[in-house]
Amino acid sequence: HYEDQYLALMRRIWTEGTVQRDRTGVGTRAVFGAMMRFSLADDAVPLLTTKRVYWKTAAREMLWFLTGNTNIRPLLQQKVRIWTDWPLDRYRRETGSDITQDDFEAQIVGSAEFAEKWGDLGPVYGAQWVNWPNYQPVGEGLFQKMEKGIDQVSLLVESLKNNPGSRRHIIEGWNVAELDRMALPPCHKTYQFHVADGVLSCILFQRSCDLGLGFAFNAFSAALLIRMLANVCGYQPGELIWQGGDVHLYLNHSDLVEEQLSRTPSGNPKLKLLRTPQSIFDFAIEDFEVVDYTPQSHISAPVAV
Ligand code: DHF
Ligand code: TMP
Repeated sequence: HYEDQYLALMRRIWTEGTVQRDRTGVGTRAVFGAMMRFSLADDAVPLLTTKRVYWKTAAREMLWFLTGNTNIRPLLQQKVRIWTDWPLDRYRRETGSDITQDDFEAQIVGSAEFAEKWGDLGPVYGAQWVNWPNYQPVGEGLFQKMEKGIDQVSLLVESLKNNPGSRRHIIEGWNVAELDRMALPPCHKTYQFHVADGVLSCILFQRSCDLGLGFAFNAFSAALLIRMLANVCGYQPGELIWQGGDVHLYLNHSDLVEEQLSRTPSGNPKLKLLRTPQSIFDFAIEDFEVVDYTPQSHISAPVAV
């Protein structure tokens, strides 16, 4: 089963990983360097079955990346709460307020002005993917920021269609000049695509991976991105090759780890794309369907902020 790779990596990290003091102060067990391969042929999708994964949340996040938006407001308007903790943390620190998550989210949704001031994550994924800052020379050693940045996603679609043999099919999130303005520097930072005999594959390099929480979303999202691209480019989906740098389990995830390692993967969910839109930017949540997904119960775990 495709998920055996995941459980084996989880077991290895939990038993053999080095204990790390990490940025969040929670502490992790970690290994450096890991790879998993997932076939996407015949609608296969790397969705974990040993716990329920809210794949629509991950899909909504991916669609939000593609809009270029970096504010949590459109996510909250769809009841997607996975990014709230970081703006909330900043709000509490900068105002000294002890506002609850519910009240903070209500304010973001209720007031566009409040959302603009407190809901933005800085130039994270979406901003770099479709609007990487571009500069034009305007004189001796002088450059001016152009109104429109570089749309890596549109360029990728063009290059996949028109130059399939290229070895430069890349979406990069790691904009060194802007890292300090991001709420979190990108974790899933580099996507490289490859076309072979009309089959589209992708290597995702993830520099830092919360294997208990984030990974489930990252694997599904990457598969969805490949499927959307294959769809609009007229290719068959091939493989998602996932590569991790620092792959870790937070020390406060022991209940999740032990429960999940006691379970056995079951079933082979399928991801269906119900429509081929004109453009990669025209997909909507209704265009995605997951069938044959009968996961075991959800396991909640605290997220390290
Ligand atoms: N920080 C850390 N420490 N781990 C992460 O996985 C992470 N992920 C981020 C931002 N910062 C992070 C963005 N993605 C959840 C899932 C993905 C995600 C952030 C949070 C999460 O809380 N998942 C829960 C609840 C899912 C839901 O509410 O729908 C889960 O059980 O999967
Ligand atoms: P870091 O920036 O100090 O590496 O912390 C980021 C944490 O968030 C780390 O535990 C990895 C995790 N993470 C994921 O696993 N996937 C994601 O998509 C995101 C945004 C974060």
